[in-house]
Amino acid sequence: MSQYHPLTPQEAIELARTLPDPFTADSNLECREIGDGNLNLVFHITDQNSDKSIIIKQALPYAKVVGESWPLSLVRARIEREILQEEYRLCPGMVPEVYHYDDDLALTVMEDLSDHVIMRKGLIEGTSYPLFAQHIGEFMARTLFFTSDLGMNQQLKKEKQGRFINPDQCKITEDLIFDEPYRIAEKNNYEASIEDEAEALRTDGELHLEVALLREKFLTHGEALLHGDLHTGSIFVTPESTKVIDPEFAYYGPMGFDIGAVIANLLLNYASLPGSIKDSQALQEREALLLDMVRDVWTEFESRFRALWVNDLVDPMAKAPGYQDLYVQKVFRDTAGFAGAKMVRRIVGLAHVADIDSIEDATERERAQRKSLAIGKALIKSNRRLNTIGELLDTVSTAVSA
Ligand code: SR1
Ligand code: MG
Repeated sequence: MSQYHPLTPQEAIELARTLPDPFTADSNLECREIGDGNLNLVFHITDQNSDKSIIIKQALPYAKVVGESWPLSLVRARIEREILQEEYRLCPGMVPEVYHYDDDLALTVMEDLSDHVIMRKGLIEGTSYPLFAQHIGEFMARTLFFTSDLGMNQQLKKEKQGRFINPDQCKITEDLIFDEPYRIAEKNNYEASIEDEAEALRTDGELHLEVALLREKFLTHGEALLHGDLHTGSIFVTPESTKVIDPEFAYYGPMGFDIGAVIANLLLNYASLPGSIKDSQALQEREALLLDMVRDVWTEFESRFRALWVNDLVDPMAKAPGYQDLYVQKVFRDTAGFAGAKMVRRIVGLAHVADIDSIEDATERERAQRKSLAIGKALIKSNRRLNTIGELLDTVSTAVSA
């Protein structure tokens, strides 16, 4: 049994040498710590004598983004590894393969995906991903359906639910998404130029009611095993391939939380576009492409989810006429509401997105922030009335033209 301590790059190399694969005795290993997220160490180990490489991801016992004053349970490493293995079983090739793990050291050794790029970076650079909606629709439909009461034995589901309880990780989400943006809070983080917007978030009773209802769903609706943090920084892509990483926020929650995360992050990129594209024709085309992606993500998810319902349902009562439509409507409305909440938190809360923050011109950046908030608030406020993805996109376009 190894005693937990954060590894040095040299120790990461020594660990890699003890593994049966992929390195050999004559491998010449180099290691770089490349973790740029908020919570973990990520070691990239490469063999200078071959093209072989691995990733070692190790959880730290605190939130790196704030420091040791914010302790976090290391159980998230075991949870992340187990859901990666589950997702690999359900969607082979869509998550990194787990090669090895050590729960005492809170680390997982996994496939290196550095032939892909982080989707957020790719989108900021203006790359197109024509297969993304199909891929992520498939990923979400299969992982959500087959871990829910619709697609798996309901007693086994309860046992699985127990293995994915992590109060520390859930509290991060509860605080940063469903609480702090709507009050004065130390961790909030926004520019002085949008103080009026922050003040409006704190005093809008209609908004608070909807956020309270979304928060209640997050706290209590254990529908399916979620990735839990499915933003475009948790997705590696090429134009041909999509791989989902970083499921350390995995837990049993409402399906719309994952789908909403994908849509929110596409819309944040959409809101950022005038800050980086000056040619109006090119801007219009890129905006249309992003909105089409939003539409396609939902429709690809929905068609696959409905097909699984027809072919792989295990719940006897779920065949009741009308139930599938009501279920899908609920997931869709949750998707809209959670997407809105995730947009708001990325503008006024602790952790931002590079799509918006990297806009150099302060006026354009402020415009993008206000636009994101307008879309986010509109989606939150309308979520319980929306029925179709067309209506969601109309809500977006009304919010940005107001
Ligand atoms: C303290 S962690 C802040 C955020 O980073 C992660 O990606 C999650 O989105 C979390 O809310
Ligand atoms: Mg992450």
